[in-house]
Amino acid sequence: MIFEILTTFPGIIEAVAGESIIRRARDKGLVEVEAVNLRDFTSDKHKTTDDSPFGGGPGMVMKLEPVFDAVDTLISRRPGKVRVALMTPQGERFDQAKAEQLARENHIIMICGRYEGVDERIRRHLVTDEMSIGDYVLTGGELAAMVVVDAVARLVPGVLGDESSAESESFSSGLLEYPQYTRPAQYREYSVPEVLVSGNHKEIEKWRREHSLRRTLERRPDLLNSAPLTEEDRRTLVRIRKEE
Ligand code: 6GU
Repeated sequence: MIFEILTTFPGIIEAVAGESIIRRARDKGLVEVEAVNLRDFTSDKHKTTDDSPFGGGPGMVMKLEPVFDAVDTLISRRPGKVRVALMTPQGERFDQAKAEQLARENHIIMICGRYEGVDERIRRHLVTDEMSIGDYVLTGGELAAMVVVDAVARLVPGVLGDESSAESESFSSGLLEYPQYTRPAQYREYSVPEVLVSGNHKEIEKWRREHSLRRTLERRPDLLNSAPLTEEDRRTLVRIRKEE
């Protein structure tokens, strides 16, 4: 899985991709994360990547030639299927389903917008996906790109040590994760739920499912509309709702 990230701030990309699980995945050759400096694709003395908008008005717009030239170069270096994503707060909201879709790709180029926007011809004629990570405004697309890289890379087989952990967690089941505990079973006056230390695996599974449902109902009831629920889950939810 190859991520190439077009940016005027390659240091942000390197700082994030040089740590922890993404670093290990890179070292193992499972993912490639390359920051590509947009200034390397400029031809003027000042390596200009932005300019004032036609028609006037405040702010600067990301110029199109360096972006087109960079993307053309990257595509010709690695022929084959490619997604070209523009990171922008105007994009489609990134979520776990999108992460799963992107994890099936081999080559993703990400363009980090800076300034007040990018020349519209980049969106119209170069980009296959426009992505936002949420309803707030960042100073640039770099951190958003790394959020996407992180969420997608951890779905690539072998990136997480334990293959089951990507499956049982929040969102892939459509529910929030159940509460977790580890040793010691008693700390100050805080103890671990009895059932979890009972060794009764069937009861533990039941407890976990119920607490996933409780947590989802409390914090993200919207998720219950699309989560796959069994008849027993529905009975559990009815029971929990009666508790109030
Ligand atoms: Cl992708 N870019 C910027 N600048 N702000 C954002 C974003 C992206 N996603 C959420 N806010």
